[in-house]
Amino acid sequence: MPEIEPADKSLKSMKGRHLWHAPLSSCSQRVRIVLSEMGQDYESHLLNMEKDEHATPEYQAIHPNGLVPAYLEDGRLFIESIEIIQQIAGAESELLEAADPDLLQRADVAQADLKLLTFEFLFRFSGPQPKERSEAFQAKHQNEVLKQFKRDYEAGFARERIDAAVDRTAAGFQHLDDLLSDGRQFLSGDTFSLSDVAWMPNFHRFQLMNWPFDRTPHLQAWFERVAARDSYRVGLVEWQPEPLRAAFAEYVKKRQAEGTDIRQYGSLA
Ligand SMILES: N[C@@H](CCC(=O)N[C@@H](CS)C(=O)NCC(=O)O)C(=O)O
Repeated sequence: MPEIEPADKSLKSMKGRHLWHAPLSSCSQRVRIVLSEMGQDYESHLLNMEKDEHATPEYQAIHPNGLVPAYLEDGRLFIESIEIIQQIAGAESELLEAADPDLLQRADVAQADLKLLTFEFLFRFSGPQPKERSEAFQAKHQNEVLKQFKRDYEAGFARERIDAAVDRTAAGFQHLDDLLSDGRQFLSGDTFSLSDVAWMPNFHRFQLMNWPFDRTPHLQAWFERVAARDSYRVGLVEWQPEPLRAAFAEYVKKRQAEGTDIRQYGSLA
């Protein structure tokens, strides 16, 4: 269900393109990349996830699940990043026509594991959250799945859950590497498409975790090609605060020194 009826009826009279997003959210990154590819301007509504701005009643009246991104086009509201990038590209575009629906679907499914592993191997750098923040989030947010995820994160994810997420992620990247091994330039063939847009943030995110991409050399070479595009800089790199990137890198080194980094889990170990 790509298009939804907004609970906040004032959205219906808003003209132009509006994006509710967060700088580091992978789902937001793919939307910003496609907006850049299409050369489309939009009004940016940034949410500060560190301040849990997605837990306010106002935002939950825009996105019923209280997640980012949400996208509005001349009063029509869309959620789900994979649906949003298709809407932005438009039915007639080469970006959409050349895309492989199976790869879009796989990117969508891969999101849950990306999220778990991001929280475990990157976001933990900041240490335990203040109790008041957790309690306020649990009280204000309506998304039970997200709330349970946050409780699990705070309690510490079970080893088996991390192992399984690593294994599914490795299988996903291996599938992409296998596709690319026939010499194609991009994930769905020789044309850059939404398949590439959908997967670019995932590669970037796991690169931050020091994922062993040398084991999937075709995928690594693909990423060098797509990362050279202006849309990658505009939609992703420029939104990444340098101090945060440095903090992630330091945390990854700490986990490596402890022997608890991502390479110690699942099939990577
Ligand atoms: N399937 C959704 C997933 C949206 C999602 O999970 N968004 C994340 C950021 S990428 C979020 O809002 N997380 C809130 C949180 O972690 O508190 C999509 O593709 O748009």
